[in-house]
Amino acid sequence: MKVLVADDDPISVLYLQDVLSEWGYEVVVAADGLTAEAILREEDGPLLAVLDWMMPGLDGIDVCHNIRQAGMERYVYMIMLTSRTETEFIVAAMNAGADDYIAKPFIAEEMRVRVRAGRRIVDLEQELRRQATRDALTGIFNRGAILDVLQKEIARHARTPNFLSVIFADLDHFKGINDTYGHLAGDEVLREATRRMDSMLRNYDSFGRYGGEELLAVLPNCDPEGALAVAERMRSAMADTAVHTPYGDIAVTVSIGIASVNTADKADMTALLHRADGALYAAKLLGRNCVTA
Ligand code: GH3
Ligand code: MG
Ligand code: MG
Ligand code: MG
Repeated sequence: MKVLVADDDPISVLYLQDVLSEWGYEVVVAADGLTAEAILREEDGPLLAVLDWMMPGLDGIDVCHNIRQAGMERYVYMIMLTSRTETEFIVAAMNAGADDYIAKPFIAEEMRVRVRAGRRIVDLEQELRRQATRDALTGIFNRGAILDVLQKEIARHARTPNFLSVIFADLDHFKGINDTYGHLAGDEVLREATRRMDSMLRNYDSFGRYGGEELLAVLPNCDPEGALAVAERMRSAMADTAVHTPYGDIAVTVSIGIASVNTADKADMTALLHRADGALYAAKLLGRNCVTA
């Protein structure tokens, strides 16, 4: 786990770096408040921070305050490092958004247990987030989370001429699989289907369970031809090999609808999904096990 150490005193930084890395943390260093805030705001920034109160530019209090105001998605646990331990200073630090404080000069063992307490909070927060955004059966995003991703991708690329594509996939005659092999077999098939289709996506694509056996992939920076190629690979990943389950080998195919928008053209999420859904419906009408745009 990454920890940010923000302190303008190089000796203090060296010591913190030393003890924290000895305890297995990856240490990121900032020598002033502005740099500290920028690092904490990075997309993959640290979840734990030890902030010196007195720093040039922004002080530790300012950093705490700004990070709490930033409305970031993840929670950053912040420990204030201060030589001022009178109650009013502690209250000010915690009011600014600090989670804890340590008196300077600190004792290594105390730093260790306080950082560990912070880590427990961060771990819990991440587990909660995982549970709130992931589908329990398949492990991919749930409906709310994948729609959130789509909405953010649309907003992120607004005004830049760039394609965004969505892929709607629905397993064919899935009800029949449940009826023939049972619901537990159906669950296995759904799990394996999402795994196979997910493996056809790029790193920065997202995949979610829109409804029962209806899956939605969001592909940023992907034009219609690219989406067609990915969808075709998803389709054949299902059609080419039956799913091996404890209840027998079960052949299952998937129908796919795709839609793309140029994000410079004020993309509307509902309209985009509607088009993909219409294409999926057309794929079903065409006899299933095919891709339609
Ligand atoms: P079509 O080819 O037209 O899509 O036919 P279908 O049978 O797949 O479509 P329909 O929407 O009628 O049936 C979907 C079925 O998926 C019904 C529902 O019981 C089943 N299903 C939805 N979620 C789950 C699940 O989590 N596990 C299992 N085993 N079945 C599920
Ligand atoms: Mg200082
Ligand atoms: Mg179906
Ligand atoms: Mg369906």
